[in-house]
Amino acid sequence: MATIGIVDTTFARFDMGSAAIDEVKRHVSVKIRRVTVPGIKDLPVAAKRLIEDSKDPCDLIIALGMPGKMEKDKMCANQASMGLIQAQLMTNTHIIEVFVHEDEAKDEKELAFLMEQRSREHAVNAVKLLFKPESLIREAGTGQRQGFEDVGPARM
Ligand code: RDL
Ligand code: RDL
Ligand code: RDL
Repeated sequence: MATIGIVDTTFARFDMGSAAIDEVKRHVSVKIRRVTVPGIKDLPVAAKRLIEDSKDPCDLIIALGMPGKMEKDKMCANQASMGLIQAQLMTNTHIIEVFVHEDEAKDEKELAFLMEQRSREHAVNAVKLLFKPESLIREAGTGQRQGFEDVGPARM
């Protein structure tokens, strides 16, 4: 049985990890391992450790977090993202990065909606990458987005 790792943060203002786990379980029967860390800069090593675990290595990781509104938070997000990419290249394993910037939403209600919806939609992407990669090929170039509406393909 495949194992999917979930890494999320206490900094986020919505329980993104639980939303991702619930969504994965609606689609496939897999083993789930979850680690929660304080903030997004702590995600890369948590993800790498789950991938490299000798007893129960994860086949794919979903990393979820919320960069805050401040300029320093955006810097932090860029660093976290670089770390997640580095961990992917070091381990040859996908880490699906689910970041919702706090200022993408106009109010708290929309923020909660976006954080849940993006977590769920990227959980579906993770399942497709692992079990149905051909279904992503069928979606190539279709302007998919996670959370808000898809934008669709450009038309001539
Ligand atoms: O290693 C401990 C912290 O440095 C780490 O958890 C950081 O990711 C915490 N953090 C910041 O220090 C910051 O300035 C976070 C943010 N901004 C942020 O916007 N989102 C986070 N963490 O999840
Ligand atoms: O790992 C899952 C996603 O984080 C990853 O697919 C990103 O490349 C998705 N993405 C963004 O998160 C973003 O803020 C993309 C863009 N912007 C973008 O401009 N173009 C993309 N992806 O192809
Ligand atoms: O067109 C509006 C948004 O799609 C655009 O602003 C994206 O960059 C927003 N976004 C992020 O900022 C991000 O960190 C997205 C993702 N991650 C993502 O994973 N999927 C998105 N947008 O559709």
